[in-house]
Amino acid sequence: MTLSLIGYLKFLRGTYLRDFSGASLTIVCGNQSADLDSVVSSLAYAYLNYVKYPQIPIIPIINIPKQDLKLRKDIIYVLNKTENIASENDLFFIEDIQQLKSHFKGVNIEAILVDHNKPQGQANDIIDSVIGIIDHHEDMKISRENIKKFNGPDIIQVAGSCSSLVTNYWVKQLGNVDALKPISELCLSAVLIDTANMKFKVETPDIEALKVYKATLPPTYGIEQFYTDIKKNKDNLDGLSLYDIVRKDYKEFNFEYKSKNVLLNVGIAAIVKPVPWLLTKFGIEDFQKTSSEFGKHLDVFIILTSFNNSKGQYEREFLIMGSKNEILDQIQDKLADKLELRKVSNVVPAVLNVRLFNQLNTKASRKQIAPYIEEALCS
Ligand SMILES: [Mn+2]
Repeated sequence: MTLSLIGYLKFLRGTYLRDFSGASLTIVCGNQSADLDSVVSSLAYAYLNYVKYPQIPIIPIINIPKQDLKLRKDIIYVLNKTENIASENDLFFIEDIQQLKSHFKGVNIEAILVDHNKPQGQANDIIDSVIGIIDHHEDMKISRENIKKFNGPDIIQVAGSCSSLVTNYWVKQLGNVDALKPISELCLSAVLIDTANMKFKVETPDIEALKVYKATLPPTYGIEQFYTDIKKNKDNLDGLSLYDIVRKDYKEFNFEYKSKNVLLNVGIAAIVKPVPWLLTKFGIEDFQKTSSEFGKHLDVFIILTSFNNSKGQYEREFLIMGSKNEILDQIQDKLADKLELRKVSNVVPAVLNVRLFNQLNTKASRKQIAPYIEEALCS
């Protein structure tokens, strides 16, 4: 009998952790935005590892607190539809691994990082050694010493979706596509969202992975419909406060400013609706309150929006705010050409003290923009 993903997760929480007495616990961890790609990549990695090496189970970690999963309606929809995972209690979140670490005193937490290549957020305090990386972001060049020692994957490659790299890695390890079958619909969800149904940012690894999914799904499977349904859930912000919308897909970075001695805190939120939509829905006062609450501990706060306009064309906006104009000027100057920024006036009231631009280079997402900002600040 083939083990299901939910079966594997229940085994981890049950027998495996109950009887655990080892010196090290292995986790696979996605990035702190915990988007569909990160969640799928870590679940798929852990599951396929178990197929190949059942003697060394790996715990897939979602790099956010459990209560924040409810903001991600696309993930909830996909896990429920494809794997019958209907309760967040079946999954492992950042607090689970914190608890395990204090419960098994002295245990070494070894981590495979997927969809990022340097420990992020609270995971940074928990992980003792990185023993593998599969990612499609810029290389942050952490030490590879333990990866070599453990013979773990060290893959950083351009791909629309990190999940494609995970799939291709395991197909190679396993020598065939059969083991993918129970999770191929789950994996498919990530590449569809990351490439807008294979129309955008598609790279060779994505095409390769899609072949695997098609080979393991029924021939009549409706890919188009699946994509439409996930997208509908992803874009559904009903019932969420502005604060929730901002933190739903959010990453924080520490960038050096001019010298190694000064570190700036830069927060970047990605939102699926345009700024005017947010202002109309929540009002200027809420926008002001939320952004100052969010920006409290930040030097720079950036909101990146991406959406289809009323004509169905894909658009992006770039909004930047912060208390130090010199820093904002520097970022704006250095990014203006790369992102093809066009200042928008008369949309955002002056009282909000933000700079809003249309970003005509719609290909650049946070993955590209964060390194641009880092570069802009250090020069
Ligand atoms: Mn990704």
